[in-house]
Amino acid sequence: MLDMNKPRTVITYGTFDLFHIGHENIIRRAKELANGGRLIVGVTTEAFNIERGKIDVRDSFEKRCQNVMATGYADEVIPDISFPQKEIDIKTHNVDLVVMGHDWEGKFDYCKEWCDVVYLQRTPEISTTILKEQMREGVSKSLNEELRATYNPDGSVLRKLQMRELDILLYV
Ligand code: C2G
Repeated sequence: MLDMNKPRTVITYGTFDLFHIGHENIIRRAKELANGGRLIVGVTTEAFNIERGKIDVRDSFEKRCQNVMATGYADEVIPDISFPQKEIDIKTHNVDLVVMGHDWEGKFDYCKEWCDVVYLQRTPEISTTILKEQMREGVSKSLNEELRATYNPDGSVLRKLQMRELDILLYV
């Protein structure tokens, strides 16, 4: 059972790509659960990402580690290289508690053999996937606008023809 007052060693894992508020929140909450004790953050290596099929990770391992350290909540960052590694981490660092977001619900339960495990609610409406989509949309929108302004601005012959065709289509 969790002793709410005792300082303890907490560990959490993640990719932390395109670092966002959801990442910062879980790291901060994990540090709070350490009760003045240590927080270790495992950051996935590029090899582990590829092995897990995460082939679209934008930030390098170094950058993702720096972002985690920059929160000021992590006492140590370690490479997260595999799933079986968790047992070794817990034992070598005398970990009392594993903290993960609820998208991992149940998946770290095997660690309960060695320490406590909690799953926290994810921060809503933010994820690396959403950020990547926004980046893609942003690029295609600005590229579209640039191409239109250069080759087909409002008032050009082509644009007037297109607008006339649109009228005809709407009529049909
Ligand atoms: N997270 C969150 N809220 C969000 C997004 C993420 O609380 N809106 C949490 C996740 O639940 C996870 C942590 O932030 O606990 C890191 O998320 P990811 O970077 O997506 O890491 P992931 O690839 O899920 O972790 O050993 C495997 C790793 O743990 C993989």
